[in-house]
Amino acid sequence: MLNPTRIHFLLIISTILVISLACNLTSNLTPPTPNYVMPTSAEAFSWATATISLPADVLAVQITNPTGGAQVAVGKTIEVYFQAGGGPFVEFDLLVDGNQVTQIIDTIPNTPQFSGYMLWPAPTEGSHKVTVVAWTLEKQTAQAEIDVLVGEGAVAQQSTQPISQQPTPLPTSGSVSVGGMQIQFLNVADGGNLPATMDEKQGKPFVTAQVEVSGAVCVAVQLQEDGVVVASADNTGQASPFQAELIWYPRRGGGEYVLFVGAGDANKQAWATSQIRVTVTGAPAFTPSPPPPEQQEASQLITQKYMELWKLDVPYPALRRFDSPDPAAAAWISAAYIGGQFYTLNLFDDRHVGSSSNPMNQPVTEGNPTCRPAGTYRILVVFVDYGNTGISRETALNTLQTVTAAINAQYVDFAKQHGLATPILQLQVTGAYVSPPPAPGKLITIAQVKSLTGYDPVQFDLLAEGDLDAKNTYGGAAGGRAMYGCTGSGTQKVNLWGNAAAAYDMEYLPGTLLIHELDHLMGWAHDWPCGPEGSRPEVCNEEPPYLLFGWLDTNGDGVPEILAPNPYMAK
Ligand SMILES: [Ca+2]
Repeated sequence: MLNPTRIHFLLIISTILVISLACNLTSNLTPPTPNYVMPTSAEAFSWATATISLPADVLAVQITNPTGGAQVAVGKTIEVYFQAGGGPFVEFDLLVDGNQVTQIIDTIPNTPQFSGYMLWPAPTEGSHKVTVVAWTLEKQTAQAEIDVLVGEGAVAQQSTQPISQQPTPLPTSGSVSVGGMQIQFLNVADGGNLPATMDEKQGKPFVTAQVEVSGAVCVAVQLQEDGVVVASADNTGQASPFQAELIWYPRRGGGEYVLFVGAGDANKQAWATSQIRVTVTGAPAFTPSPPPPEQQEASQLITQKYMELWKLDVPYPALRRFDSPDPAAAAWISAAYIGGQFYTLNLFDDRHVGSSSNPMNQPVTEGNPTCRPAGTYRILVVFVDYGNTGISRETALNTLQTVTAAINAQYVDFAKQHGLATPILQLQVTGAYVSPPPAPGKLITIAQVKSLTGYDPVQFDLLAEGDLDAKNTYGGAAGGRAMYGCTGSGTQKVNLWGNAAAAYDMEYLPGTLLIHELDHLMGWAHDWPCGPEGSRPEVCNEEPPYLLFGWLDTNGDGVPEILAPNPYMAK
């Protein structure tokens, strides 16, 4: 049995990491998206349509699906369909139990009626109040509210309308400016071309739209493709003018699109939108997407792909569904640790496949080595104290040992629960402490570690640096980083880095290094579902992604794949 005290402790680590950790994975798994935010909390969909039953001249909004009192399934994204009359409108908000879940920023001129849907991701069990608020150009509001029961075993009474079958908005071009705010596309004009670039990891082309908001400080900008929100950027620095690069994966590949950008200020006093027609060039047109593959079909396609790309026989792949509120990110994800190589395949819902292959626990001349998520790792953790946090040497080293013991105990518990004589993974952690920093703002070097701690990093598999620095001089906005993995011949530079900016952060720093960032070095990406069933698509700080790490048995012989001589193969 798991020790409840210990699990509670790890849960605390998890919660704080999710909130505070700006993680930066330096790896070829990172998509080429330096300066944009894909819709997450701001996910929303909208489109204009002719079938609205509300009158055009009376302000009203109505939730059409789900219906009041409906029962829906736990954890499955719900589309909240609504329609409104009495516009034109500038914003629609979706609230659950009074808390905003998402919104649509929208101003389409001369459209007093509007219908669309917004996504409610991962509804939790229980009864919830679902509210849609419509804001008009004149800052008047109307709202509609229903009760929805989210229950285990209930089936969502909805079906997703495939993007290809949704009505497209009016093919008009034009712009709206309210309260002095303006918005414009910088790298394309109405009727112009946007060149696409191939993203090898995602297996599909992307386009960058450069947008500028001027005249007033906007909260964020939002890009819609044919009425579907596809990218957004937050103006966290409150810049004016604010420029954003919005990276967008055109859903139909090359061809003509209506692009819409919208922005608004914090007080709903200033708004700007612009809608243009563009042609995406340099990419083939996709055929309309069929529904997402079911597990059996996904498994067959993944098995084929392992063979096609790498001549690997993987009839029983480790495979988990990643249900994203962003349909372009939803995928079946598979990972395989075979011989000296680590492989991943992402089968996206439009049947495009993204792939990666990296050497594992061996010297590399290029690419990123991956650490096999099994065995014993000797890790030297060097705390570099900038002397401004109030964290003592003793506290840092003691906390490191306490957290290490909890992590190892969790892996021992997993082994016991699965009938294994020994744990799959164990960490042998040595702590060291350096103060003042030998070169502030830079990672510690091997020579410095040797001279200042007496330890030789080459005798360890991994070197982790934990900065104790209120100013986070090295990392800036990042809270942790995974640099590169295991070369099998000792460590030659810092592999894992994290920072504690205050005494309060100290108890989370070892978890940042030894769970979150170490999991990255072992292949984990943020879209990997974690935990026992692999069902939770959140950051894996509580438990490793057992299935995709190969810690579970996929071929029915009772042996976890990571320990099997012929992993993922027929018995
Ligand atoms: Ca097996």
